[in-house]
Amino acid sequence: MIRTVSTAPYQDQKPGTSGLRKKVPVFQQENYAENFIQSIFDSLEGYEGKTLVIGGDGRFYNREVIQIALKMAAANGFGKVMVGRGGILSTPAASHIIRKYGAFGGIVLSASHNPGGPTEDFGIKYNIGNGGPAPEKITDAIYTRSKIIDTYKIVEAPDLNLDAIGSSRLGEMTVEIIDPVKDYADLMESLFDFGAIRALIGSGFRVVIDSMSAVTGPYAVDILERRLGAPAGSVRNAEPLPDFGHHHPDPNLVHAKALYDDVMSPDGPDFGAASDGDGDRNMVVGKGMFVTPSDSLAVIAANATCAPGYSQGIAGIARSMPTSAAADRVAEKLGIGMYETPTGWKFFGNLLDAGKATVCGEESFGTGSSHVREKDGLWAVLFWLNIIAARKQSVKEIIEAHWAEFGRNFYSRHDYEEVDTAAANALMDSLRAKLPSLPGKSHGALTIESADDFAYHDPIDGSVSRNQGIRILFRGGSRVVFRLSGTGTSGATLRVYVERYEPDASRHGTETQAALADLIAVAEEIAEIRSRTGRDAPTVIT
Ligand code: VG1
Ligand code: CO
Repeated sequence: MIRTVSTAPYQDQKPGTSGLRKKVPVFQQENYAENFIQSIFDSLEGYEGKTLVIGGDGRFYNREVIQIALKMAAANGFGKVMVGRGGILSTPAASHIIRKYGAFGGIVLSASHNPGGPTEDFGIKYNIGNGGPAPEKITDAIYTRSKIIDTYKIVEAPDLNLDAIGSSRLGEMTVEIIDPVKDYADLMESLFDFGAIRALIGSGFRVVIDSMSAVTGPYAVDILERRLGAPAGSVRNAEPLPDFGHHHPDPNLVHAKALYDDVMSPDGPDFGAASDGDGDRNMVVGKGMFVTPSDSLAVIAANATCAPGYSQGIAGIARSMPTSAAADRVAEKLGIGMYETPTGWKFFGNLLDAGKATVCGEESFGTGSSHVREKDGLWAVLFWLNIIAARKQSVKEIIEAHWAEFGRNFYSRHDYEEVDTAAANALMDSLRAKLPSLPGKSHGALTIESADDFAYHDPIDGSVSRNQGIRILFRGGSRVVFRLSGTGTSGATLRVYVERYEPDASRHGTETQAALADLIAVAEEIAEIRSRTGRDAPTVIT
C-alpha cells in the first residue's frame, strides 16, 4: 500500500562537492532522509517503470536508508531496483552497474573518506543514467525542492532481506539483489592484462592493498587474491565495517601511514595501495617512492597503451583545476586535448560522454577513465600494476624516468580542517578583494603573473560554474590555489594547493616541502592564514 506522508522541509539539504553529507544524527532526524530522497525523485522526469541502482559503502546507517529508499522507489513508480548484496556497492561499481544495465540512475549512500559510525558522517548522492554524479543543474533542483517539500511517498511493507541474491517484489516493483563484485571485476579483467599482472605477482613481486575496513575489501580480495593469484592476506582490513574499524578511510600519507611505512621498510612489499570509504580514490606507493596523485594521472596517461583496454591510445586528458599540470605536459607531447575543470567528478561527465577525454584525475587521490563515470580506486591500482608488468620497471624507476622526460611538478596540498566558518569565508573574501592588485607583485624571486577566481565554461553544455577556487599564478609555472572544501560536515576546511614546475633533473630529488617552501611562505603572506584561522600549521599535508 502506498502511503503519502506529510513532512516539513529542512533548509540545509544542499549537496556539496559530492552529494549531501551530514552527521548521522542529522540524518536520523524525522523524515530527513525521506525528504531528500523524495526531493531527488521530484527533480527527475520519466523514470516510471525504469530501473534504479542502490548501494553504499557499508557505513553505519547504510542498511536503514536502503530500506527507506527501496520503499520510496516502489511508491514513486520505479519498475525495478538493483541493490548490491548487503547494501554494498562501491561508487565505481555502482557507476558501472548503472551503465551496464541501462538503468535510469542510481542512489549511492556514502560520505566517502569521512569517518563512519553513530556520531560520524553519512551521505546520499544521486547518479544519472550515464553512471556519473548528477550535474549541478540537478543538484540545484534537488536542493530547491528540499526547501519546500511537504509530502513524500512510501510503500508500507516489511524490510527486505538484503543478504540473499535473487529477485523479489515490493508492491509493483521488482527488487533484484545482485553480486556487488562480479560485474565490476569482469570489467577490470577486460581492461587490463591480467595474465601479465598474474605473472608479475607469481614472480615474487609483493602487492598489498589496505581497504581500510571500507567498501573495497570484497572487490580487492576477488581481483587481487582470487583472479590475480596474490597470497591470501594481501588485502588488509578487507571486511567493510559500519565504523570502518575506526579507520579514517582517506587514502593519504596521514591516514594510510601504516601501509606507507610497511612498503618503505626494507623487508616490506614492493607495491602498496589504499582506497577510500567508497572505493573511488586510491593511493599508490612503490618501494622508495610515493606517487602523488597528479603524477599518477600523468604516468597513467603517458603509458596508457600498455593496457589492452587503452591500446588504441587516449583521446584527451581532463584534470581538476587544483591538480598539478604534470598531465598537461603529457597531453602536449601526445598532441591530445587537455581540459581543466572545477573540483569534483561531476564536471568530467560531459567530456567523457563526448569522447573528448579518456582519462581524468584529481589531486585528491582520484583517477579514472571513460570505463565508468566516477573516479575508480582499484582501476588506478590495476593500471599501475599493468604498467609495471609491461615496462618491467619498479614504481620508482617509472616515476624517475617520467620526470626526466617531462620535468617534475613538485606538488603539495595543505589542509586546515574544522576552522571557524566565518573566519574561513573572510579569508577567501579578502583574497578575492586583493585579486586585481596582485599581478606584477614580487615576493623574493617569485613574481605574480596573474590571479583570478576560477570559473569553468563547460565546452559541451555551455554551463558556467563560478567561484571554484582562487588561483595565484607565478611566472615560470608555479602557483598557489585556495579553496574551501565542499565535503566536510563541521566547520570549514581550507585547502591550499602549492605547485612548482622543475625541468632540471638534477633538482628532482629535493624533498617536496623544501622545494615548495618559498611558495608556502607567499601563500601565508597573501592569505594571512595564521592570523585569520588561528592555526600555526596545517592539519593534514599531502
Ligand atoms: C574532495 C576532493 C575532491 C573530490 C571530493 C569527493 O572535495 O578535494 O577532489 O572530488 O572530495 O571525493 P572537497 O570539496 O572537500 O575539496 V570523495 O572520494 O569524497 O567522493
Ligand atoms: Co570517495
